[in-house]
Amino acid sequence: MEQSLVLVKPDGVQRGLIGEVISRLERRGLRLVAAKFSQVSQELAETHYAIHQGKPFYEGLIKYITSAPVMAMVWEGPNAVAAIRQTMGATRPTEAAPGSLRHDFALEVGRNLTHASDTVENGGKEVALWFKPQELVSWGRDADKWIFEK
Ligand code: IDP
Ligand code: MG
Repeated sequence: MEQSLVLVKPDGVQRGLIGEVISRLERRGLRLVAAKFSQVSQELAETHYAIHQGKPFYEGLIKYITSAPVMAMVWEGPNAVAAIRQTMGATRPTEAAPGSLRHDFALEVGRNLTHASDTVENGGKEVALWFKPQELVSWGRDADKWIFEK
């Protein structure tokens, strides 16, 4: 089953939007696999955002993600990566589709509330970076057969 890391970043936590993010992913039909509320270390932040190293916004991004606790989660489902990115909306809130989280709750790219894995491959890598295998819960819901075709 396709999996994505989802972070409610410090601005989302401070603004009381953890529940809003979870609620939108739940009602989309995605299945929660793991969750932990934690303060991100400098080391984890740098590994997670290694791809952005050297970009003009990199230092600010590391400062932002380590500034206060985040809610880290793993969600799964068919097409989970694309579906979650769509629910989050485009990186720049003013380009995010109406109805998406970033459209509905954000104004600036540097305070855009959430992180979600951008490819299936990165989903696997990010889940392994943020969670130990034993922290992932493999389970089924009675409603799965009404949400997942197979
Ligand atoms: P994503 O979070 O939608 O995958 P990425 O391009 O991977 O977007 O960038 C990672 C994060 O870096 C963004 O979510 C945003 O918080 C921050 N970021 C990206 N571009 C800028 C920028 O131009 N200025 C400030 N922050 C940025
Ligand atoms: Mg990204």
